[in-house]
Amino acid sequence: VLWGIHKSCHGFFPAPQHLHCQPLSGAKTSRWNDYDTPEEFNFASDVLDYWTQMEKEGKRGPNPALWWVNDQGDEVKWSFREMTDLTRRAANVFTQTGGLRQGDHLALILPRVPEWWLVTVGCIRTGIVFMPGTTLMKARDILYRLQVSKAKGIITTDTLAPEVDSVASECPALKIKFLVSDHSRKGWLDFRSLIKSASSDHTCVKSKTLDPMAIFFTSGTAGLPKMAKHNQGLALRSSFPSCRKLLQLKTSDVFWCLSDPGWITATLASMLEPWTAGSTVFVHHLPQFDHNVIVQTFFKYPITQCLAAPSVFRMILQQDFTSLRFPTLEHTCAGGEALLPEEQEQWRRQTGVLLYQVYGQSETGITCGLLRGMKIKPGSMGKAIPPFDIQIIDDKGNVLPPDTEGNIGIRIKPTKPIGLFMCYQDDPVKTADAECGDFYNTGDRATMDAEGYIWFLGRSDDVINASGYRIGPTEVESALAEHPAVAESAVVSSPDPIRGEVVKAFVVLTPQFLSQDRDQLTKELQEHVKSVTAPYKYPRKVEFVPELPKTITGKIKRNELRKKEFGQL
Ligand code: BCO
Repeated sequence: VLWGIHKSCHGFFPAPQHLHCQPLSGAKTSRWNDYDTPEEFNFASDVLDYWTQMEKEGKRGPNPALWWVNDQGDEVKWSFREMTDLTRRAANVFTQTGGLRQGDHLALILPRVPEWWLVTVGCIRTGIVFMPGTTLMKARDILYRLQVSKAKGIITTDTLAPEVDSVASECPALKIKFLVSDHSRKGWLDFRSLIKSASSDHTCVKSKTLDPMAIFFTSGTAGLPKMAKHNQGLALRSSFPSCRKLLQLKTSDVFWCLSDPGWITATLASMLEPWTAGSTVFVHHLPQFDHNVIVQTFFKYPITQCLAAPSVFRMILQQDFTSLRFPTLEHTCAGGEALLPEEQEQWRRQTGVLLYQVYGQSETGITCGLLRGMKIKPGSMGKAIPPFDIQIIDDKGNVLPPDTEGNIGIRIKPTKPIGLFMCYQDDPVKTADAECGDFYNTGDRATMDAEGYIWFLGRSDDVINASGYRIGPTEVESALAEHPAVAESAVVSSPDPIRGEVVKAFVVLTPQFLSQDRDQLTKELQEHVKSVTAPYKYPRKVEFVPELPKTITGKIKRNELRKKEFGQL
């Protein structure tokens, strides 16, 4: 049970020690303009502590900053004042007990537990670079991340601790392991006890806006996931007036983002966006997706706004609920994959609430969107949100005329906008490859009309977007290659009515497996992939073929297979 004996955790921690609030320099979270780059910025001191101060002065209502619930009736409600106190303790745990320093990398692999918010803000206070990852990862995924990032620390739960221990000896940079659990484990520091005993006297690092803040792993066509590194500007951008127009959050809003904490969407929409506005972040622990729990939660709690992947809305709409008229819900947003116009309309009909679309990537954060109240053009994901200047470009970086298909480009010259990733960590070649003339090339295809509305069309490469997950084909192919039945495979995207796209594997069998039952083999291969890598990547479709289409140089023509799946050949 989370928090062990602490059933209702509001105020369970010792009363906040003297807060030692740093001067807020007369701060108002809206003091920056869309194109400002202040020398220094830190989300913890400039935003979170600002709202703490507002609470102390009685200038913010009684809503908690964080409202966490689970299915067992446990509940955590922390005010901004408590968040300041607890995240200062977390900062001290990392630096004083853990020996971590500004610029060190910390792998953060936690489910939706309240500590996730303490860790992220604790890192921001110290300048430690946090690297979120989904708890669906297996040992090999974790090994890769720890090795490639040279992470000095990791924080996870007792479910994943054994997986970490099984690979830790191969990670020479890893010095410290924190466990979030009610039980102790040899070789791991107990984060929950440390937080309780730590001092809340901490001075936030004076971070530069361009100092690194977080790394998000993101899949590409070839090889293993890349590390998209973001600076404090990712958080600063949430304060820009144009970004505030997207959701128009108020301090009285209760905002629920359903994304797994491993993705950038959660950092943005379960932390930066709502807290910049002084709103309540609502979290349901939700260990596994369950549409019934989601619908019940909308009825039970005063949630006013919500952001989730289109698949979530689609899966709810496909059930036969007697009513979807949620009492407090005012505004909903979908992001992470394409949303169909008929889904937008169906959601509006059944809930009475409009469903807006946003678009972004791990490299970019939220890039464009339908701002709240803006005219909806069905199927469009809205307009560019300044300071991003989005254009549809060709492969040389030339801007294309309206209504012409091309790549979504974000202008980076002469000035790279605040909020765009810094680089792929330790990979100047891939970083340079993503540049195209004056633009960062997202690799996503779209059209833009004369009014600046953008329509998503798909990927320009082999990356698969299944229910909002970005999946690299080689990650699945290398998992399949480990099974003795697989001589070779090609993994591509395939259309699906619920998930938009799913992973499909074309498999050439080794001779000794040719006579085996194909249904049985399909299940075996699926279970195999689920067991060696994060299960969301497993091929939901498998087709056995005698050979794969190849170029004259022997390269597999994934493009051809994908086009066949989408009926384009
Ligand atoms: O289909 P199966 O049942 O055979 O297997 C599923 C799950 O059951 C299984 N699984 C999930 N959680 C597990 C687990 N197994 C063990 N332990 C767990 N804790 O894994 C298989 C794959 O799961 P899934 O997540 O694809 O499917 P599921 O559970 O039906 O969930 C549906 C969605 C819609 C909730 C899920 O696909 C989802 O969360 N999608 C959104 C992803 C997302 O947030 N993307 C945003 C990326 S960041 C971005 O786009 C930038 C935007 C600014």
